[in-house]
Amino acid sequence: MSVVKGIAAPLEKYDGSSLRILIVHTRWNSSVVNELVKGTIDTMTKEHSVKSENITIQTVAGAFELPFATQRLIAASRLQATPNAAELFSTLGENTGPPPINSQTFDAVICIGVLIKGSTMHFEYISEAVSNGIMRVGLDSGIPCVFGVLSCLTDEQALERAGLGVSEKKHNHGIDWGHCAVELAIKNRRWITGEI
Ligand code: DLZ
Repeated sequence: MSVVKGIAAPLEKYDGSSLRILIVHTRWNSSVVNELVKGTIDTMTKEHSVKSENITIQTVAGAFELPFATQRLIAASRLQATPNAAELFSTLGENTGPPPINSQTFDAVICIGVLIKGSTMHFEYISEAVSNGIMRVGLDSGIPCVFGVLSCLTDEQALERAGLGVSEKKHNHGIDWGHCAVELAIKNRRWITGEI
Protein backbone atom coordinates (compact mmCIF):
# COMPACT_ATOMS: atom_id res chain seq x y z
CA MET A 1 0.00 0.00 0.00
CA SER A 2 1.38 3.45 -0.87
CA VAL A 3 2.03 5.99 1.88
CA VAL A 4 -0.49 8.83 1.99
CA LYS A 5 0.34 10.56 5.26
CA GLY A 6 3.24 12.95 5.82
CA ILE A 7 5.09 15.89 4.34
CA ALA A 8 6.62 15.99 0.85
CA ALA A 9 10.24 17.14 0.38
CA PRO A 10 10.79 20.91 0.11
CA LEU A 11 11.09 22.37 -3.39
CA GLU A 12 14.47 24.01 -2.78
CA LYS A 13 17.42 23.86 -0.39
CA TYR A 14 17.23 26.76 2.05
CA ASP A 15 20.37 28.50 3.31
CA GLY A 16 19.87 29.36 6.98
CA SER A 17 23.35 30.77 7.62
CA SER A 18 22.08 34.31 8.23
CA LEU A 19 19.06 33.37 10.35
CA ARG A 20 18.54 33.98 14.05
CA ILE A 21 16.27 31.35 15.59
CA LEU A 22 14.59 31.14 18.99
CA ILE A 23 13.67 27.81 20.55
CA VAL A 24 11.36 27.91 23.57
CA HIS A 25 10.85 24.51 25.14
CA THR A 26 9.20 23.05 28.21
CA ARG A 27 10.76 21.19 31.12
CA TRP A 28 7.65 19.05 31.45
CA ASN A 29 8.27 15.59 29.93
CA SER A 30 11.90 16.58 29.46
CA SER A 31 13.30 13.25 28.29
CA VAL A 32 11.09 13.40 25.20
CA VAL A 33 11.31 17.17 24.81
CA ASN A 34 15.11 17.15 24.91
CA GLU A 35 15.23 14.66 22.06
CA LEU A 36 12.86 16.80 20.01
CA VAL A 37 15.00 19.89 20.68
CA LYS A 38 18.09 17.97 19.58
CA GLY A 39 16.40 16.82 16.36
CA THR A 40 15.37 20.40 15.62
CA ILE A 41 18.81 21.87 16.22
CA ASP A 42 20.68 19.14 14.32
CA THR A 43 18.44 19.63 11.28
CA MET A 44 18.88 23.39 11.23
CA THR A 45 22.65 23.36 11.77
CA LYS A 46 23.59 20.32 9.67
CA GLU A 47 21.12 20.60 6.81
CA HIS A 48 20.57 24.36 6.55
CA SER A 49 23.83 25.81 7.91
CA VAL A 50 22.13 27.70 10.74
CA LYS A 51 24.93 28.82 13.08
CA SER A 52 24.62 27.36 16.58
CA GLU A 53 25.55 30.76 18.06
CA ASN A 54 22.47 32.16 16.29
CA ILE A 55 20.13 29.76 18.06
CA THR A 56 18.78 31.11 21.34
CA ILE A 57 17.25 28.55 23.71
CA GLN A 58 14.89 29.40 26.55
CA THR A 59 12.93 27.04 28.77
CA VAL A 60 9.58 27.32 30.53
CA ALA A 61 7.86 25.01 32.98
CA GLY A 62 5.03 23.61 30.87
CA ALA A 63 3.31 23.95 27.53
CA PHE A 64 0.81 26.46 28.85
CA GLU A 65 3.69 28.95 29.31
CA LEU A 66 4.93 28.68 25.72
CA PRO A 67 2.79 31.40 24.07
CA PHE A 68 3.44 33.98 26.78
CA ALA A 69 7.19 33.37 26.91
CA THR A 70 7.43 33.44 23.13
CA GLN A 71 5.55 36.71 22.89
CA ARG A 72 7.73 38.36 25.56
CA LEU A 73 10.98 37.08 24.03
CA ILE A 74 10.02 38.40 20.60
CA ALA A 75 9.24 41.77 22.20
CA ALA A 76 12.57 41.74 24.06
CA SER A 77 14.53 40.94 20.92
CA ARG A 78 12.80 43.80 19.11
CA LEU A 79 13.72 46.16 21.93
CA GLN A 80 17.32 45.00 21.85
CA ALA A 81 17.42 45.57 18.11
CA THR A 82 16.49 49.25 18.39
CA PRO A 83 19.37 51.61 17.52
CA ASN A 84 19.83 52.99 21.06
CA ALA A 85 19.38 49.66 22.86
CA ALA A 86 22.95 49.47 24.23
CA GLU A 87 22.52 52.89 25.85
CA LEU A 88 19.13 51.95 27.25
CA PHE A 89 20.32 48.66 28.79
CA SER A 90 23.47 50.17 30.25
CA THR A 91 21.29 52.15 32.66
CA LEU A 92 19.73 48.93 34.02
CA GLY A 93 21.02 46.35 36.47
CA GLU A 94 24.13 48.02 37.88
CA ASN A 95 25.17 44.92 39.82
CA THR A 96 24.64 42.39 37.11
CA GLY A 97 25.75 44.46 34.13
CA PRO A 98 23.72 44.96 30.98
CA PRO A 99 22.33 41.92 29.18
CA PRO A 100 24.09 40.95 25.94
CA ILE A 101 22.73 42.91 23.01
CA ASN A 102 21.97 41.15 19.76
CA SER A 103 20.88 43.57 17.08
CA GLN A 104 19.10 40.93 15.00
CA THR A 105 15.49 40.07 15.78
CA PHE A 106 14.39 36.45 15.55
CA ASP A 107 13.59 35.18 12.07
CA ALA A 108 11.60 32.24 13.41
CA VAL A 109 10.58 30.67 16.69
CA ILE A 110 10.05 26.99 17.44
CA CYS A 111 7.89 26.23 20.48
CA ILE A 112 8.51 22.71 21.71
CA GLY A 113 6.58 20.72 24.30
CA VAL A 114 4.88 17.41 24.91
CA LEU A 115 1.40 17.06 26.35
CA ILE A 116 0.40 13.60 27.52
CA LYS A 117 -3.24 12.90 28.28
CA GLY A 118 -4.09 12.09 31.85
CA SER A 119 -7.40 11.15 33.42
CA THR A 120 -8.84 14.67 33.64
CA MET A 121 -9.84 17.41 31.17
CA HIS A 122 -6.53 19.20 31.72
CA PHE A 123 -5.03 17.88 28.47
CA GLU A 124 -7.91 19.18 26.36
CA TYR A 125 -7.81 22.68 27.85
CA ILE A 126 -4.04 23.05 27.63
CA SER A 127 -3.81 21.62 24.10
CA GLU A 128 -6.36 24.05 22.77
CA ALA A 129 -4.98 27.06 24.65
CA VAL A 130 -1.42 26.36 23.55
CA SER A 131 -2.19 25.78 19.88
CA ASN A 132 -4.35 28.91 19.71
CA GLY A 133 -1.78 30.90 21.71
CA ILE A 134 1.16 29.98 19.51
CA MET A 135 -0.84 30.69 16.37
CA ARG A 136 -1.81 34.09 17.79
CA VAL A 137 1.77 35.04 18.67
CA GLY A 138 2.87 34.22 15.13
CA LEU A 139 0.07 36.17 13.46
CA ASP A 140 0.35 39.17 15.81
CA SER A 141 4.14 39.42 15.61
CA GLY A 142 4.65 38.54 11.95
CA ILE A 143 7.40 36.15 13.03
CA PRO A 144 6.87 32.52 12.05
CA CYS A 145 6.13 30.44 15.15
CA VAL A 146 6.45 26.72 14.53
CA PHE A 147 4.05 24.54 16.50
CA GLY A 148 6.33 21.93 18.00
CA VAL A 149 3.91 20.62 20.59
CA LEU A 150 2.95 16.96 20.58
CA SER A 151 -0.46 16.08 22.01
CA CYS A 152 -0.22 12.41 22.83
CA LEU A 153 -2.70 9.96 24.28
CA THR A 154 0.01 7.71 25.74
CA ASP A 155 3.69 7.76 26.74
CA GLU A 156 4.38 5.34 23.86
CA GLN A 157 2.98 7.80 21.32
CA ALA A 158 5.26 10.52 22.69
CA LEU A 159 8.32 8.27 22.48
CA GLU A 160 7.49 7.21 18.91
CA ARG A 161 7.17 10.83 17.80
CA ALA A 162 10.51 11.77 19.32
CA GLY A 163 12.26 8.88 17.58
CA LEU A 164 12.66 7.01 20.86
CA GLY A 165 10.02 4.35 20.30
CA VAL A 166 10.34 0.72 19.35
CA SER A 167 8.34 0.59 16.12
CA GLU A 168 9.70 0.92 12.60
CA LYS A 169 7.61 4.04 12.11
CA LYS A 170 9.25 5.99 14.94
CA HIS A 171 10.24 9.48 13.82
CA ASN A 172 11.68 12.51 15.55
CA HIS A 173 9.31 15.36 14.67
CA GLY A 174 11.93 17.88 15.69
CA ILE A 175 13.48 17.18 12.27
CA ASP A 176 10.31 18.44 10.55
CA TRP A 177 10.16 21.50 12.81
CA GLY A 178 13.77 22.41 11.98
CA HIS A 179 13.06 22.25 8.24
CA CYS A 180 9.79 24.11 8.69
CA ALA A 181 11.36 26.98 10.67
CA VAL A 182 14.15 27.60 8.15
CA GLU A 183 11.82 27.44 5.16
CA LEU A 184 9.29 29.82 6.66
CA ALA A 185 11.95 32.24 7.94
CA ILE A 186 13.51 32.50 4.47
CA LYS A 187 10.15 32.77 2.76
CA ASN A 188 8.96 35.39 5.23
CA ARG A 189 12.03 37.52 4.43
CA ARG A 190 11.26 37.23 0.73
CA TRP A 191 7.61 38.11 1.24
CA ILE A 192 8.55 41.16 3.34
CA THR A 193 10.71 42.47 0.50
CA GLY A 194 7.94 41.88 -2.02
CA GLU A 195 9.42 38.80 -3.63
CA ILE A 196 6.54 36.39 -4.17
C1 DLZ B 1 -0.01 20.54 34.85
C2 DLZ B 1 0.51 19.90 33.61
C3 DLZ B 1 0.13 18.58 33.27
C4 DLZ B 1 -0.83 17.80 34.11
N1 DLZ B 1 0.59 17.98 32.18
C5 DLZ B 1 1.46 18.64 31.38
C6 DLZ B 1 1.99 18.01 30.22
O1 DLZ B 1 1.72 16.86 29.89
N2 DLZ B 1 2.85 18.75 29.45
C7 DLZ B 1 3.21 20.03 29.75
O2 DLZ B 1 3.98 20.64 29.00
N3 DLZ B 1 2.71 20.64 30.86
C8 DLZ B 1 1.88 19.98 31.68
N4 DLZ B 1 1.38 20.59 32.80
C9 DLZ B 1 1.87 21.95 33.16
C10 DLZ B 1 1.15 23.10 32.45
O3 DLZ B 1 1.50 23.19 31.10
C11 DLZ B 1 1.55 24.44 33.13
O4 DLZ B 1 2.94 24.52 33.24
C12 DLZ B 1 0.95 24.60 34.51
O5 DLZ B 1 -0.45 24.42 34.47
C13 DLZ B 1 1.28 26.00 35.10
O6 DLZ B 1 0.71 27.03 34.30
